[in-house]
Formats: sequence, C-alpha cells, structure tokens
Amino acid sequence: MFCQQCEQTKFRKGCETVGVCGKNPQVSALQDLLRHLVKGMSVYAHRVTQKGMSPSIEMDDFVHSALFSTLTNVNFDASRFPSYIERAVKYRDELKAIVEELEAEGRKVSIPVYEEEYGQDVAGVRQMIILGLKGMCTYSRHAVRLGERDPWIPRFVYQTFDFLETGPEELRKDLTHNLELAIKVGETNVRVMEILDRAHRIKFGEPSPATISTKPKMGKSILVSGHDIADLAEILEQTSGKDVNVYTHGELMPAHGYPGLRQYKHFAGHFGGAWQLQKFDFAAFPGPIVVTTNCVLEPLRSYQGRLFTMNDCGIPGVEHFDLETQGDIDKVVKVAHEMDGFTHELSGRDVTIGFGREAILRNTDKVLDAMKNGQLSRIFVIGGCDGAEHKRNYFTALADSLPADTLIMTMGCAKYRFNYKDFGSLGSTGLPRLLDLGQCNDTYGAVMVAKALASKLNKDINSLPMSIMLSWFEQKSVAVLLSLLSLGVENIRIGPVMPAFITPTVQKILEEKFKIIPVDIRHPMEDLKIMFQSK
Ligand code: FSO
Ligand code: SF4
Repeated sequence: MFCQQCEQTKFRKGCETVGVCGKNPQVSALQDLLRHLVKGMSVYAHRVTQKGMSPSIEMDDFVHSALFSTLTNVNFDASRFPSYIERAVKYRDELKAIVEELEAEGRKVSIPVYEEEYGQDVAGVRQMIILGLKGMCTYSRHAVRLGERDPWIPRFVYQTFDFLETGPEELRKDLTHNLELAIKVGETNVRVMEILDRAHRIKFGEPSPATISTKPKMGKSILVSGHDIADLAEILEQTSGKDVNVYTHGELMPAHGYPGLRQYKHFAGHFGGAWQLQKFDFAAFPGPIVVTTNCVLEPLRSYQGRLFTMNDCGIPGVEHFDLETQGDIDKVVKVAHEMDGFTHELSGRDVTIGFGREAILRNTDKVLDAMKNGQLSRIFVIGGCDGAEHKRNYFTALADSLPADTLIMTMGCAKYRFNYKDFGSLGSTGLPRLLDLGQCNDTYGAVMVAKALASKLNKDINSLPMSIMLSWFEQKSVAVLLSLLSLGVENIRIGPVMPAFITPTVQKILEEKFKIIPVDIRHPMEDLKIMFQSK
C-alpha cells in the first residue's frame, strides 16, 4: 500500500505497511482500485457529456459516494468495497458502450498506471487535484442529501479525471497547467460550499447564536457523530416521542445552531470532543452511537456492538444501515432502551455556537467600530481539523495567547483545541470573542464575512487586519485550501505540517504565488508576533 492523503501520514512520506489511521493494505488496495475505476468511468462519462448527453443521476450520485468512501477515516470495511467496485465497472462499461456506439471505431484510452512517469512535482499536484476532488465530493454528497443537486459538479469531476487520464500529454506533464487545474478544483469547491450553505439554510433556517451544554440530561440516549446534518435531522424526526434524547458528537455540534433542529425537545446537547477522542467518548456514552460520515475510527470492543455506521462509512463487524432503503432507525432506538442511559448527574460546560455568517454580518458595524476605537486589533480565523498529534497544540497555544482586543472565528473541528475556554467578550460590543461559524464547509461563511468587512473598509480582502490559519488533516481541508487560493486569499498559515504530496518545488511556488506560510509548530509566539505585524 501507499497512501499519503492525510496529515498524519507516516514520517510525512506515506503509509506503506499499514495506515496510521488503521487502514490495512487490503482496504487500501481496494480503495486504489475504486479510485482508478472512477477515473476510468469518468473518462467515458465526460465523453458522454461532450456528446450532449448525461450520465444518469444514479451515476452522478455514485461518483460522490465512491470518492467519499476513500476519504480518511470513512470506510475500513473491505467487504463493502466489492459492491462499489462492481458498480464502477458496470457504469464504466455502460458509458463506454454509449461512447463506442457513437464512435464506431471506438477509442483506445491510454490510462497511465504509475504517477511516477510525471515526476514528483507534477505527480504531487495531480494528487492535490484528486484529493481536492475527494473533499469536494463529500460536500456535494451532503448537499445532495438535502435535495440540492448541481449536475455541473459530477460533470466537473468526470472532466477533470478525463484530463488526468487522457488529456494531451504535454499539458498533463506541465506543472503550471496542473496547478491551474488544482485552483479550478478550489473554485468549483467554492460553488459546492455555497450550495451546501444554501441547502442547510433552506432546510433548517438561518443559524443563530445559542449556548449549548455538554452536561447530559437524565434518560435514555443516542449519540450521533460525523458531518451529515440531513441524517441528524432524520434521526431527530424518527426518534421524536420515543423517550430517548439525541446528542451530537464531533463535527455535528454546529447543528445546534439551526432553528429547524433546535425545535426538537429531545435534541439534548453535545457530548464529547473532536473525532480523535471518540474511543473515550463513545466508550463512556451510555447508549448507541450512529456515525453518519467521517470521522470514524476502528472501535474498541467495549462499544463495537452498539456502534452503527451510515452512508459511505464502514467498519468490519459494525452494523451498517441506510435510512433511505431501510426507512427507520427503530433498531437503534431499541438498543437505547435496552441500555441504562444517563442515570446520574455529570458535570458539563456551556459552549456558544451558531455564529453563522448572517449573525456576524448583522454585527459588522459593531466590529468596524471596535476596529476604529481600538477595541479590536486583529481577527484570527482558525479553521480545519483537529487531530491526535501533540503538535496541534500550536493552535491551542496561539488561541490562548491572543490578547483581549482580538476576535477568533472558527469552523471545522480545529476549534476543539480551545472552544471550551471562556474568551470573554470583545470590548463594549457584547460579542463573544470566539465566534464559531460551524463546520469546515462553513469556511464559505468566513469568506463572505471577510468580503463584507473589506468592502465596508474599501480595502482588498488581503489588507484586512486578519490572519488565517488552516489546521489541515484530510482531503476536505485540501479542497478548502484550494478554494481559498482560488479566491486570491493570501498569507494562509498551514499546519501543523505541510502535506506530504507538496514537494519543496511546489511549496516554493505556492509560497511565492499565493504567499502560503507553513506554521512554525515550535514557535507559536514568534508566529503570532509576525501576524501582528500584519502578515
Ligand atoms: Fe474534522 Fe474529520 Fe470537518 Fe475533517 S471531523 S477532520 S476536514 O473530517 O471534516 O473538520
Ligand atoms: Fe496513512 Fe492517512 Fe492514508 Fe490512513 S488516510 S493510510 S493515515 S495517509
């Protein structure tokens, strides 16, 4: 096996015997094969669209799911991949037949097997393109679950894979062209994040600030983890009136910001921390746990029997269910009723969530006044993921050291490093100093806020007193990074370490062209000084 798609990859080179995440060589090989088949399917799907026809909706949805299933911490179950592979082969053959029927002579497609033929720099950028597509497909999959389907997105995936496989050789091997394509992936991902932002608001209303508790309520309980708010909504609907409380875990915490979900009386609060703590959190939770999407880790035996996965997630020996075909979650409710639930008082803390872009934009004047009267010197945007490594304490140390005249905007699970702290409020504005915009895809909202502030100040977005940090871990953050670059955002700090697929040459180009800055994990205070000097 060889995998270097996430931040924790071994020795910052690649996982070769077994994944640091637990992915075994068998699953890795099946995922490689699946990705390869999706490329092959895309070649024909793109040809079909070029002829003015469309692959089926089933195929479009499949491409989201297939790529989602290969993301970090999504599917570790080798037994689930044959069906993906069969479908990829089936769709590829169906599409191929259409193309060949139309082009009587057929077309021999040369699919290069080894990325090595491109040289390390180009091969790395090609990886960045594919990983960005993976991240983008996960967001698109969430939007489709909410009924927002944009056919252009799978078309773009087909077209991009088609280029990577069969595009003119001189372009395929051209570093500049590949970098431009990577930025195009980012641009398309902005569109996907916007669609997802809209989809959440149409279904669940505009997020609004709220304080939620991590102190559990007495009674039977179900924990829902992952990213998919549509699934959480369905679970809330189906468990309503069934004498069971529903808690969020990990990246589902921002769901409490949506009024459409807060209306459920049994939506009881949040339990636990970020994804990497799930072995402690799930073991301690006295009820069944449903993981809608990533991140899921190989479970401890103590809770394996009460863990359920949905969508493209998979763990061998863990029950998988599909709300769309199965219809209900009575099985999960049954497990909740068989268990004790919370029977005695536990401590907890309050966390403020729900500062979506609208809530912040309504307070733009307050923010601008605070800048003018010296109550606000700088805004720090800390987005992306959390992870197990100690080096991510860089972000905790940084947030801890920010003076009282700063605002912190967060999105994604990176916030779990410091969101339990009371940062107080900003000067006389009444605004909390820590404003959480939501999930990692809500980076879209942060961009909207930055654009609004820049336009009010008659400035370019890069001249704002704002420092942006991306705590990267997996492929969604690759898509987010490419999106920010496509929008011309400069001086993004990336950490805790640079992706293994970015070679020194490519890093130099990104530093020169987009002014990206690798964080200095050992010296957060030095970094902070530089940021206050406006970088
Ligand atoms: Fe985190 Fe996992 Fe949202 Fe990632 S839960 S690590 S970038 O999947 O997606 O922030
Ligand atoms: Fe290694 Fe990350 Fe790939 Fe898992 S997903 S095998 S940890 S690089």
